[in-house]
Amino acid sequence: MRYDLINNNQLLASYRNSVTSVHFPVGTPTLVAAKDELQTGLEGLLGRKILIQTNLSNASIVVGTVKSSNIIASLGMDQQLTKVGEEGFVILTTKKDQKNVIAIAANSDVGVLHGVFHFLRLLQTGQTIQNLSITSAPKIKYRLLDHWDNLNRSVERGYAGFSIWNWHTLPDYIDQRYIDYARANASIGINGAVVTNVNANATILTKEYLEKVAALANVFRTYGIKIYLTGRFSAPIEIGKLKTADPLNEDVKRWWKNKIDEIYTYIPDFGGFLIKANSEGQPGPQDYKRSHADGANMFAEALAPHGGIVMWRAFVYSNESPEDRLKQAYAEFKPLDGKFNDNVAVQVKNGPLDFQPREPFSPLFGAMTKTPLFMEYQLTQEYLGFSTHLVFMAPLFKEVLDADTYAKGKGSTVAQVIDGSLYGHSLSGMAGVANIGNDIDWTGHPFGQANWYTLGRLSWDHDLSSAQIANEWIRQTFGNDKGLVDTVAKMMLSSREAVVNYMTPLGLHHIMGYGHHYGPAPWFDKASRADWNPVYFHRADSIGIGFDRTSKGTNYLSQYAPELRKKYEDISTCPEDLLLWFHHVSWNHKMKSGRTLWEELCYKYYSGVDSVRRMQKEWNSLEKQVDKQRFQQIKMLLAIQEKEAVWWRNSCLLYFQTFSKMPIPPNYEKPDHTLEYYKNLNFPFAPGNGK
Ligand code: GCV
Repeated sequence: MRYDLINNNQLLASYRNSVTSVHFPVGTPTLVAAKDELQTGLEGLLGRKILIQTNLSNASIVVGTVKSSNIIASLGMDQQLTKVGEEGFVILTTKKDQKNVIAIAANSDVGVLHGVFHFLRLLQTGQTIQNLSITSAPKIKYRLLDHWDNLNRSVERGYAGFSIWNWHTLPDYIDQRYIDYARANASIGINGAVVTNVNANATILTKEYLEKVAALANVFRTYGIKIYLTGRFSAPIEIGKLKTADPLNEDVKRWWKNKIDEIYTYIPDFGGFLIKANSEGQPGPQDYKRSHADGANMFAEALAPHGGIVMWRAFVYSNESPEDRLKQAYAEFKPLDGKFNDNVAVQVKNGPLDFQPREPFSPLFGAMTKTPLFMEYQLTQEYLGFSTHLVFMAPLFKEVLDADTYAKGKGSTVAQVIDGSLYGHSLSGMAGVANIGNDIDWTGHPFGQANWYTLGRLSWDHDLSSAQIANEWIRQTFGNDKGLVDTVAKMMLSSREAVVNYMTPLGLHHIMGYGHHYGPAPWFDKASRADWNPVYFHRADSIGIGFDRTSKGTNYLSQYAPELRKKYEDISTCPEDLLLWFHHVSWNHKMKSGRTLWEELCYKYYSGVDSVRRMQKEWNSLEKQVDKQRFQQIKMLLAIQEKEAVWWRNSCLLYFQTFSKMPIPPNYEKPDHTLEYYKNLNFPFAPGNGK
């Protein structure tokens, strides 16, 4: 939404030719917002005043719905409009009175807004606007940001400042940021925001706070965004003065029904609840020997008359130390398939563990046929270097979406599960744990915005490739110069594999610092639970390294389809990028490259650092093409990333070497500190632990 003047003169002249005046119907706040956006956008991009009026019969662009605009109604676009549903849009070059016009049309005002943003994107990314014939509708219905924001404005796993929700000054003070947040989301099709942390606080459900939530909802509504809250399961006790929160207890049910009815008096289009229950100490139905389905259905019944939904999280693991934590979500939820009400979706993290640089897809995606499953990604980089590392996540998201579950035979991708098409579910959803805070650039790292952008674009259309998304984002963020676009795209598209390599190559996982997850700590073994210790996950010993999850180990593999089981069970067919996720592998094991496992581990860690150094060089080559402030900011962040990548590499290899007893090959640069030095590093104030 920078809307900088187009600097390609030829293109500018041709756009100016095609865009002279705009017919825009009067109407709802959403249409007004769309009109204002179009005006701001066009005037910025084209560098001239644009006439936008209701009764321009000879405008070069006509916008609206059949209902709001006689001109749109007269253009005979019914056939295209039937394809785009409630939120999609049509952009068409057509004839009016023998003259070419561009029509931006939709079935709803929000669809018009989405169409306007898309049209602006065409201009910002330097595409032709001749002979347009675009029909676009979202593939996924619920496209959400989940904020882990606390009421005191700390953000759990947030690395971009404090929460943007200023609960203290709400509802009377409407910060311009709320409006810009809604504009940014609408520009990429996000249509829901869960504004509170899943580690929930019941206070949000009190009258005083609901008034504040309603004020935010009023801002969002104009932009087609619904508000959702997180539900503290024990709220009936904490703020309702009941003795129990048992979901089958009639008083408890009544309490939630009344509370939910009350919410709808403040927010008539309230979206519903996201709930974390019986996980990491949060209260839930199992406290009363009830199932997750009992808990979810209690909320669902109360929400159903209002059209609200429940997103029940599958991120659960018991308080007792488990045999293999990764097996638990499946064990809990698979037996409940078919037991959830129609307005319940189970929200599943992309992988079975916890947003690691690389995980296989969660086996639940291939296991629940009767329950709509929503995808949960994490935009905030809890395990990916916080907001100081440049990591473009589209390749991570796509890797999961494109994965084949084999649930209904070959070609049953995760994307088809979550867009509802594989089993014909009408509920479908994709959420990203937000990386937004009150930092001036919203995400701490300017490239963090690319991940927010990706969530929106992929949830609208999961067929977009990572390269397409990067290309769009770069053009709108830095400009359309081909050399610049290519260089930044190279950096972005290699950045995910880089972080995998310098943190957790070959399927290693969860070897980050304890609690705050900052930096490496593969040696850590002091946590109260076995599965909070990195040593639990990498299992390095004198023989080798890795977690045996095959039939000879924990048999976690049994939760996948037979085709996948077979492939991963056999060390010779198991993809090497997940080798240590599934196997305990001897240090001398011969890898496909001809190197031993130990040599390969060294190679990967060193190549991760090399990739960051390459990114630095690439960025430095752009000094003249990027404004000074952003150039310097990103240069400094890349320097931190390089320093931390070296820290990861050195400390992990020195530590694993104590087991392998093998040398780091002599052609590699030597670690500049001892293992003891790394072990003694301490970060009492690492960010993101906000409570
Ligand atoms: C909101 C991980 C994070 C927690 C987070 C949890 C979850 O364990 O470290 O901070 O809690 O995931 O997704 O619920």
